[in-house]
Amino acid sequence: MSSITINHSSGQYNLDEKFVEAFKNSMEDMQVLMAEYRCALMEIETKFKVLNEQFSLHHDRNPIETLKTRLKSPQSILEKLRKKQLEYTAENVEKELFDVAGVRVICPFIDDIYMLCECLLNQDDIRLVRMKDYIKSPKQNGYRSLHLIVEVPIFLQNEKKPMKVEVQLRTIAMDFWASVEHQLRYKKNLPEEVLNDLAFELRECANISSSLDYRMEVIKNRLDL
Ligand code: 0O2
Repeated sequence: MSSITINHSSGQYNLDEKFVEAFKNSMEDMQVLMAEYRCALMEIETKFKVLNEQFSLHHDRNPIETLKTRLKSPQSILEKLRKKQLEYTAENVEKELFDVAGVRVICPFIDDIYMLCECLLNQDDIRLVRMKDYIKSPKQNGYRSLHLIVEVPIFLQNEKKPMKVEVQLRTIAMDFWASVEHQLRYKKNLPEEVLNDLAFELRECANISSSLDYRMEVIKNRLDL
């Protein structure tokens, strides 16, 4: 059987041609799949932009402060598959990972989150796969957001393909908290005592931030915004 020799700084490797071919094919499949996820992101982004536009026609404000989209990096995809003890193939990515394409919707008020969620889920081309309401049931560390996994069709040359997209909806205050808490995850080298103290502080801040969100909601309703 023919093989390909690879010279690398760590040594010389002989790779079976079949293996190289399979790897090349999976790279091509993966490129196609990532392009499809980009299309799905465009679909969901447009839906939220339309809802934002329509709402602002009837009210003197926008329910969306910021809209962000992201594709999971190949590195994070690989790590997530490895944790699940799965091979890096397009098929496994599609079947097993729900958060390759992500949309984050940041709203001024909690009401906006539920209004946008309802409007999105009422659209007849959207299928809800899973919902996790970390606003009604916050995580132990204080994390709050509404998470949806939805399926949206993309229309390709000869087919209609349903694609999964993760949607995270949160208020500005929840987003601020989540981004600071995210930094803590990368500070594993701090002494345990400091980490515990910071985690406690963050839980306190999450409570303060949540009560701020609810009080702002009351003001919004009194102002009929
Ligand atoms: P990244 O880099 O943001 O993508 P699953 O997606 O089903 O495998 P899980 O944990 O069941 O995993 O999903 P869940 O609870 O819906 O949370 C997924 C994402 O929500 C995370 O993605 C974060 O973006 C965000 N998130 C969840 N919990 C926390 C938290 O405690 N703090 C912060 N800051 N963000 C959180 P990733 O893959 O972790 O990271």
